Amino acid sequence: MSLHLISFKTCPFVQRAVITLKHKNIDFDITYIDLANPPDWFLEISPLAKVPVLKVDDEILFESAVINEYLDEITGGELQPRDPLARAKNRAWIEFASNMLGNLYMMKMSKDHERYNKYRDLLVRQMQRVEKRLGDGPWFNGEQFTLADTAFAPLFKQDSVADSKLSVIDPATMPKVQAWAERLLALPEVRDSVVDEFEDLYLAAMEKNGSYSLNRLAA
Ligand SMILES: N[C@@H](CCC(=O)N[C@@H](CS)C(=O)NCC(=O)O)C(=O)O
Repeated sequence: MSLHLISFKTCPFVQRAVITLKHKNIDFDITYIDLANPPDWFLEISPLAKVPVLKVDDEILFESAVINEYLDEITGGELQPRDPLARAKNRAWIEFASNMLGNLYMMKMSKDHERYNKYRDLLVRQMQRVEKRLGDGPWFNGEQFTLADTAFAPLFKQDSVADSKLSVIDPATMPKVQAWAERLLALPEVRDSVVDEFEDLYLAAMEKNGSYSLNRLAA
């Protein structure tokens, strides 16, 4: 079976799939596209015109959470809790992380103070909720590393780009999130889940968008 991931170099949703693939040592090919100028062949196969898309031989899978569950299921399924309720709750938190990723993007790319603060406040409240949900670790579900960990890791990666001084994680009030984020970012599969030029590309996108937080750091 051949697995071929269609990616955009700074997309955190694709990064989730790459982390899962690398965590499980699954062979795959990757093709990067420019989302500002998507090729016709991509628009043809991607129902929402979004990445990630995973080609499984000639079949098409989309949606990062679905792709990750599939990758896990064909390789033993140990990245999901066995208990149906625990598994359902894990899926819900993965969805929560997706919502946070949207808010983080809006915050980083906000042009003005007002919008920046609106998304920042939202994210801080969401992060506080995650803090309450976390136990003693080391992972989201305790001892078992799961797809919730691969889903949140890109959020921490993006939070740490450029303006780590402006991270939404407050170590004083969110010590569990802080420790979990550090643990995730130190994993080889997370470190190697983005291209070398990731930070430069992300910064360039912030600059192009007239990012308030970037300008604030430069000031
Ligand atoms: N719910 C989707 C979100 C994927 C997504 O938003 N991808 C962005 C890039 S990070 C995209 O392809 N955007 C293109 C567009 O919206 O036209 C998933 O989890 O896979």
